[in-house]
Amino acid sequence: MDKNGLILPRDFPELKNDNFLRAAQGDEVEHVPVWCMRQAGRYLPEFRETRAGKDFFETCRSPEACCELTLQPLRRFPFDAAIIFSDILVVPQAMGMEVVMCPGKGPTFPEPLKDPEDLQRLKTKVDVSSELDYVFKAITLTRHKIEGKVPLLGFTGAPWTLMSYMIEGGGSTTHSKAKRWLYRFPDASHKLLNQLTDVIVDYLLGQVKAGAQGLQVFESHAGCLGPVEFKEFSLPYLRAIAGRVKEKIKESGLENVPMIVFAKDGHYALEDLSESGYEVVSLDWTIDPRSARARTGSKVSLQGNMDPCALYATKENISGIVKRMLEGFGTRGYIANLGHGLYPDMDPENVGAFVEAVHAHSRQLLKR
Ligand code: 1CP
Repeated sequence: MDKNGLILPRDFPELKNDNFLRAAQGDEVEHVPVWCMRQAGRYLPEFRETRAGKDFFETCRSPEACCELTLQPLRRFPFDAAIIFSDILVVPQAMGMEVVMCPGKGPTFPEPLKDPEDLQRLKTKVDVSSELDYVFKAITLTRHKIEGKVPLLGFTGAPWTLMSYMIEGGGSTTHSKAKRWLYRFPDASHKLLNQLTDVIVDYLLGQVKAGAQGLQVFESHAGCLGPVEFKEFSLPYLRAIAGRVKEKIKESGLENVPMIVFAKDGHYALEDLSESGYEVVSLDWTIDPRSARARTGSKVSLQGNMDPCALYATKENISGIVKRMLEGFGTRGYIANLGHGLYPDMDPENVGAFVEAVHAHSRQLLKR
């Protein structure tokens, strides 16, 4: 803290458990590290209590609340990484779009983009350091409060996923409004994807400057694209983000941080993803661990990929499923996770059983 009471991004407590960072680099580990997407989420009663009666995005704008929500799962389970509580939709907000959280419906854009003329509504220059300052403050505060227990991850939505929300106006099963743009307005689509990429690069760099020790890029809507559209409208931007963020980290004299790409249902693009400049490729549950290894070689580390619904199984069965998954991926260059986020009705005890099974089985395998 400086003399004005500001929490500054320096003099952070020393990192005690670096298994996540070592696995991301393909180095030896003591046990396979594990964390869960949506580990800060509604399956935890303490999360529901902290969030109760408060607007979702107001919570996102409170560094103290984000810090508390990020730390809650770590008090229960020996996770090997934390992910900052926030949302991918803070980026469209920073670009000038309104996004509200409708209880029971999810995030909603009251005025989504309809046609290319609507791009004029977006800010041409986004001052990321002031618009998203609240996220940076949350990261810095959490880095201090986490006391070096585990690394803290930052994140962003990828350009195509954010574009689809900005056009659909919320969640969608077909993404047909957003895909209409790709087929009807390819130039305007690239213009929007480029604008998003520029903001995302500054946003991720800001997160690293604030103290993020790893970054995950969520291309949650990769599955609604085919391989041809993915190569044109997603992959080049994913690559640009990794390349430009790494370059800027270097220019700023900062230490490199591992970057993870998660293209949900993007198994058709696994080879390309493994050569897109990220240290880690995160997988959903539709990919078999051994075939994922065969298709990516030893170039990248892998993360994932237990079906979140396997957490509805008994603890004994969870343990068996985890063992098989670990045998499939191996213990080197591997970070255990689910294939997507935890659901609100999941039993925290079974989340604990998942974490414990990863640690116990991987220690056994490493002894051999
Ligand atoms: O009341 C609540 O708290 C609402 C539920 C919720 C939560 C817990 C939302 C609304 N966002 C979040 C937090 C969140 N979102 C995190 C925090 C950290 C953690 O994982 O523990 C992260 C990383 C995200 C990222 C995010 N938001 C993604 C990418 C991951 C994914 O799920 O594929 C996406 C697609 C969103 C959009 C979003 N935000 C919230 C919801 C319900 C949705 C999905 C909307 C939809 O498509 O229907």
